[in-house]
Formats: sequence, structure tokens, C-alpha cells
Amino acid sequence: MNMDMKTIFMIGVLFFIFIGISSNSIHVFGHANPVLYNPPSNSVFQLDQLLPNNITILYSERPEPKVSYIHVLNAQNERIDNNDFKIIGQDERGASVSLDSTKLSSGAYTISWLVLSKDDGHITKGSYVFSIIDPLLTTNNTTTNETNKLIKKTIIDQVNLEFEIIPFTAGDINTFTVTLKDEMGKPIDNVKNVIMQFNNQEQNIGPIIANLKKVENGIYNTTGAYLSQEGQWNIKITVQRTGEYDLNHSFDIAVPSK
Ligand SMILES: [Cu+2]
Repeated sequence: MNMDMKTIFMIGVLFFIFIGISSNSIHVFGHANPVLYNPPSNSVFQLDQLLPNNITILYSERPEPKVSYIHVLNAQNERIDNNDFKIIGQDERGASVSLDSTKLSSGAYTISWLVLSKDDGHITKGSYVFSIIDPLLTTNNTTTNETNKLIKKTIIDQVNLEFEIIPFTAGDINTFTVTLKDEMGKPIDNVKNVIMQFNNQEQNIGPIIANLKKVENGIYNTTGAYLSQEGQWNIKITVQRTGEYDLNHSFDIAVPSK
């Protein structure tokens, strides 16, 4: 009998620990986070083909429309949406704005959103990009100027990190490469993920999040119009490793226009 009481008590304790952990993680992973973007992040449209009419974002929680917004900006930081933010979907987790089609031309576009969650009262924000290319212009410009690039180097926790942007101009579709080597120049092979976060404080853009793809051991890259406007950008690189702490480094860079 005594033993049974103990067992029941232990089960009770474990139950409350479990409830505690799960409600905690619900909170950590809660907030209104985007689960679907339309058009998708990093989409590339051709000027002579069908262009998007509106922007739709589905969130994990319901946005409060009095506070929440979606702003769509061109490379000159001018709004190109019709300022008609509305909640959509049966469960009220979607939001959309329509675009002023007369303002769409070739270039990079930034979608900056902010949500006050009706469900937990927290504010989240972020940005993502899409671009429109003029096929006539791009065929003339395919000879990428090799001198037009940025290379940054740093050493963190005995790892040599090299960061390269080609071409180094705003409003372009740039390639971002992160190279990771040890002190002996050997590629780092315990990398799980390489993530970049772009922020442009002046224009209230960000964070724009990009997950890099592995090219080979120690080399990771991604391509996109993440540097959607000229000016001062902060690019944070996070390298997640197995069995070791994450490597973190931020670069503050002034990005020139085309
Ligand atoms: Cu929250």
C-alpha cells in the first residue's frame, strides 16, 4: 500500500513536470509565426509573364488587424501595396494586401510584416523578398563582373569563416557563400546548418532569414535578392555544429546600388 502511494505520487509529479514542459514549449514555439507565404519567399517573376496581384501570409496564430500590417516595398523603399490589409481564411490566421500593378517593374521587392497575435498578445515581425526580372535586360548582363564582389573574413572559436557576396549590389539576385575551415585550412565537417539573418534598421527591414545549402564540406551558399535595397545592412551568420556550440558573427556592410 505504501509502495502504491509512492508510485501514484511519482506519476502525479511526472505528469505535472510533463504539463510544465509542454506548456512551456508551446509558448516558446508559439507567437504568430508565418507558416506560408504567397508568393513564396525568394520567388523570381519575369516581367513579360504573370505577376502577383496580392501578397498572402498564413500565420500560426490570428493577427489583430488594428495593429498588424503587411507592407510591400520596391528597391527605392516606396510602398507598392494598396494599403488594404485584411484578414482572410475561416480560422482568421491569414492576412493579405493587394499590389498596385502599375508600380511593378524589374527589381527586388521587400515584404515587411508585423503581427500582434490575438491568441497570445505577442508581437512578431519579419521580412522576405521576391524579385521581377526583365529577360531582355538580364541576357545582356549575364557576364557577371568578377571584380564586383565582397569578401569578409573572421576567426571565431578557431574557425576561419569567409563570407562572399557576388555581385555586391543591392536589388540584384546575389550569391552568398560561407566557407568554414579549421586552423590548418581543412574544411569543417561537423556543420549541421548555416543560417543568415538580414536586417536593415534604417528601412525597418528584417529579419529576412535564409538557410544555406551545403555545396561540399565547409562550403555553404544561397542565392536570392535578400539585399533588396541599398544602404546599411547587418548580416548575422549562425553556424550550428554537432557536438559544439554555435558559431555566431555579424557583419555590418554598406551595400551599393546597381
Ligand atoms: Cu507568444
